[in-house]
Amino acid sequence: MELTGTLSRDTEYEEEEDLTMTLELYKKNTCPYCRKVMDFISSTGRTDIIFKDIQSDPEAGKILVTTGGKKQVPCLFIDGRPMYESLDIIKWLEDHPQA
Ligand SMILES: N[C@@H](CCC(=O)N[C@@H](CS)C(=O)NCC(=O)O)C(=O)O
Repeated sequence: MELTGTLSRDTEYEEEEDLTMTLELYKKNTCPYCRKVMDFISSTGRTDIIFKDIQSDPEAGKILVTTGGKKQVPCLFIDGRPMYESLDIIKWLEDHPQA
């Protein structure tokens, strides 16, 4: 692809797409790291995150392992791509506030 010094229409479109990312937080209520992430989400008031509890939803636990590779929570799926580690998740959410 040829690169130019100007913002292409395609690039603008991709940035618009970012505004509608699907965010799913895999978690369990007994996990302190999950609690930390969920408390952060509550403090921001954002409403664009779907919660998947791997204790009450065994299917979610299977998806976490097959897609993410391990059954560790919290894990934030960003458009289907898994991000583990509570501090990384909070940092990412800070950098990407709800549109
Ligand atoms: N360093 C991780 C720790 C996460 C962690 O230890 N989660 C526990 C639950 S509290 C877990 O999922 N353990 C199962 C596993 O690691 O397979 C973070 O900050 O997110």
